[in-house]
Amino acid sequence: MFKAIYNFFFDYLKLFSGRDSRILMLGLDGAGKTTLLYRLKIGEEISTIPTIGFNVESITHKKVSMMIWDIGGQTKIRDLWRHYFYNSNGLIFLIDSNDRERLGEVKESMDYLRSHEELKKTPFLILANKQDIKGCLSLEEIIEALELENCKERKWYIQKLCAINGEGAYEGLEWLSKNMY
Ligand code: G3D
Ligand code: MG
Repeated sequence: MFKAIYNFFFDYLKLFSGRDSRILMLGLDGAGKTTLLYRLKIGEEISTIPTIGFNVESITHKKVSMMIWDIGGQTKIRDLWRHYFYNSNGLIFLIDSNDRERLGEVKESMDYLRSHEELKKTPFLILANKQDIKGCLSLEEIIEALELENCKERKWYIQKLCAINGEGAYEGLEWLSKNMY
């Protein structure tokens, strides 16, 4: 089932773009990025590129490359991130919906990404992860906290996710496949 989602995603991207695609997957540490990758059965293909200050994980499959790293906090290494932003066709932003305390840090990271020249036209798929946890943030709360209503500069979409069982992954990836430029 998850293998199917994964293949669907990559085939779809290839079909649509007919060229190499570059996807970024970002989120604070603990948001669930690694869990999602393993759930999509792409965990075993991950290679880590050690970089001064942060580790970038990368997977490449069917001409689609995905770069994954923890964003947030350390503002002094932000200058390094921009090298990976260049030429991105789509961005996946994972949020831990159960972490209300770090919502401010999530907002700060989101604002940083939104303001970045290299990502000006990049569609954002926002995955509100850990929706299985009772009392977690709703989509409405996240939209309000991140001020997404005023996000008119690009295409964006928010989707509920439970990375542990993969629920919501298909819908999110389908949107991204169709909305990459
Ligand atoms: P990261 O790669 O973004 O840093 P991880 O995040 O994938 O390492 O996940 C961090 C923790 O969140 C892990 O728990 C993981 O099991 C948990 N997690 C990820 N997705 C979900 C989800 O959808 N629901 C719930 N309830 N937990 C989730 P541990 O305990 O290993 O730190
Ligand atoms: Mg991880």
